[in-house]
Amino acid sequence: MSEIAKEFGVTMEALQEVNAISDPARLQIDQELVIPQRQVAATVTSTSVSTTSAQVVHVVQEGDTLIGIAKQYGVTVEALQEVNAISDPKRLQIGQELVIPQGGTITPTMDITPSVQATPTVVGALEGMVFVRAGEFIMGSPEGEGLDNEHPQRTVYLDAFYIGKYEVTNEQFAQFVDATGYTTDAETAGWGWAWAGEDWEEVEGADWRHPRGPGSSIEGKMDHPVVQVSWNDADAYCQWAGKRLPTEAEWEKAARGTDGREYPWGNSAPDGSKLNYCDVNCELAWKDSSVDDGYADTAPVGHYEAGKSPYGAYDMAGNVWEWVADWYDADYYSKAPERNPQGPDSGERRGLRGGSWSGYEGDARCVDRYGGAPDVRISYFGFRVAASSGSP
Ligand SMILES: [Ca+2]
Ligand SMILES: [Ca+2]
Repeated sequence: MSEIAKEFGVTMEALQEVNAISDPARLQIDQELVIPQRQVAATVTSTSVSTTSAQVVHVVQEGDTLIGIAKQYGVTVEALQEVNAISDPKRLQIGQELVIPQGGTITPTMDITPSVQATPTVVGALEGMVFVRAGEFIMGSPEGEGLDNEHPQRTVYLDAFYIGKYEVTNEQFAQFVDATGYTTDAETAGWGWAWAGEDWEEVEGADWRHPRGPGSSIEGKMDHPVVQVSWNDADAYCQWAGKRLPTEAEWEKAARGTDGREYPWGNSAPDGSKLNYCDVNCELAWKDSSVDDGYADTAPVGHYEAGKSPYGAYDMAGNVWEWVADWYDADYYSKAPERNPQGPDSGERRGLRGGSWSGYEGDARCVDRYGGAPDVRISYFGFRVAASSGSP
């Protein structure tokens, strides 16, 4: 069974859970195993959740070969060629997106039906996620650049993982709330931070459905990132979805790739085609009037094609700040382990990354670090999900 897990790049636990196998040593010949990795989230609580097979996409990196990619996902080179209409396997291009065909001869099916609606057993539900291969990347800012908390710059190794291609949307968060009856910190307290015309204020009645208070709504914005969610709320969503928040290191690698670039798209200055930040439409004093990104507040996720990261993740610069799993420590880069750093053991604030619609371009740099108390909620904090890879 460990061979099968390896072949398909999933964990033994996931295989066992999905197939209800208590004793992995007792596989039977011809027994059909459902491979969890290609499954769609079993969160069938809304008609808008796709119940077709999830599409996994691999963005070609420097040094990738078709054979290597095939191995990584447990599929054949022929299948990869066929699905992606590649006639010459030697001519892969960096940044090219390859659709990963479904693995092997076992047809992933929709046999997994959610048993409990409110707590779906989601295993390896990778729809809407991008893969970040294992390896080293450059973390932090070089000497003499950036802010104090971005130093020193180091080479850090991370295991492979998946991260949300998009920020979690209002529609997704609504599915979670519909299924669980979850109450956010803003709703419990009766207020959230919001821009009140002159300043940021504790606005009564501001919550994820009413980002700026009772007079506002998310109508027509179901594909925008959810806001007014605290770290606690984000963590609860992730647990429900069978995912987790990315670590701070995972977030940074997913945003900038391995080459130490300043922004997800490279080192060129931000412009209106790459991200949603405080542009000419923005109400705040520090707005950049020379840029028009089309949005005064949040933008629909995935809107800025030219701004996506080397792994194909959108809005890692701007739109909403994103909670990460780690406790925030300004000095952490100077003492974090060089392999799979998980953040300090304790703290008072949780990490936030990437800047937002209300921020200036400096916040949108991949290395910019920020933190907030776990229960703080504001109209520009959101999050995206992550998942560990079963691949070695
Ligand atoms: Ca904007
Ligand atoms: Ca963002």
